[in-house]
Amino acid sequence: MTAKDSLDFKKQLKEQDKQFPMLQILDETGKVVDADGEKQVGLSNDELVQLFKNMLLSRQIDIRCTKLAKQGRMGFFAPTAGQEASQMASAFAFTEDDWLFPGYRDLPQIYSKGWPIWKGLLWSRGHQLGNIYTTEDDKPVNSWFPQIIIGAQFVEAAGVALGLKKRQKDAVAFVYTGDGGSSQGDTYEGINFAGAYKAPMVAFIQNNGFAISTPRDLQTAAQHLAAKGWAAGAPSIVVDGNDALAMYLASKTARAWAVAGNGPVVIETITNRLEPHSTAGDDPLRYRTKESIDEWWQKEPLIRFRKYLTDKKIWDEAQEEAYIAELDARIDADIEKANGVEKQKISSFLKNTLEVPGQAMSEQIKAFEEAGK
Ligand SMILES: Cc1ncc(C[n+]2csc(CCOP(=O)(O)OP(=O)(O)O)c2C)c(N)n1
Repeated sequence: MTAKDSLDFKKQLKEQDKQFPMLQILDETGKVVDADGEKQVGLSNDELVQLFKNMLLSRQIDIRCTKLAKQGRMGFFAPTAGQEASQMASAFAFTEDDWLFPGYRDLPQIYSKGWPIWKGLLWSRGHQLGNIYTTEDDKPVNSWFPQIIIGAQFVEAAGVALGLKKRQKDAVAFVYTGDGGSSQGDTYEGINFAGAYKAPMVAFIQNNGFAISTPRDLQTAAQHLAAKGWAAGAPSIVVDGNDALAMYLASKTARAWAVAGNGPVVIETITNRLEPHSTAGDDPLRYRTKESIDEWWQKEPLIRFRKYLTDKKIWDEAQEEAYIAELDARIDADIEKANGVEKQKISSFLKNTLEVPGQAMSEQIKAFEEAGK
């Protein structure tokens, strides 16, 4: 390489941009644009329908939790509408032995591993029982808690991935953050560590356009968030995060690569947050236009996947109506269950914090217990 080529910075930036074509199998209208990709997906009709049901579950929980929040009956809630393919179709590619590391917006992926909705409701209210990751019949759910500290879950995931490798488990750690999270040091440190130790980790950067009010373009000058994985030697790709088939195929392929001992993969998903950052009072119209929100609603993932399944004649309107009624009844029962759980005492919260409490905490526990709190 000559000095002329090496020092052509403009050319280098152009070349970088070309390295990350977006993987898409289903376009916005539900038309297959990559027939070979569709073949590689390899899901049976029943599995395709199950995946759509998982996406509907996520949407329905989102609708109900937003209502609960407006009634003051929810704790912290980060809406997920628009991200159903990015979240549920990726999670669909992992096994129950794989370890999930969610961010605060990624509760749907934990539900897809069998975590009951009522526990998620308690988590949102800060109740300690909402931090117990087991199924209704007490089987372990391999998930960490939804991380609030942005990026921290990447360091945890890298550590667990290394542990899985050392124990020769047929399992990976899969971890999620957002476009904002991709600027956090921990995110890169986790990917880099997994790369250096060839630890089986699949990292998702859900580029949903905004980090609260900070738009993607102000987040970083990097042309693609996936490029951050390259610095760690990880295969890194950009996927249409609103296309369930592309998300599933990319995740399945990344999992196979990681579990075979090749190290981590980074997947940037192009999606959009259609609702406020959280239900705590964020008003998106202060930092984005109504037109841009409307535009993304046209591209949301349920529309195109529904069309695909309907064209295949394996899903119809009546089935969807019945399934949503079923989901609503299930969510009603879970809301009842969460409401019926005994109010959290300060003493029980403290008792649950450390396995062996120190002197100061022991004194606090005693004092609160004596006060009946
Ligand atoms: C280390 C850290 N810094 C700042 C915050 C405050 N904070 C909460 S959410 C958020 C934006 C994150 O945006 P992004 O990663 O794009 O995820 P999204 O909310 O869009 O899913 C920030 C800055 C935090 N939780 N943790």
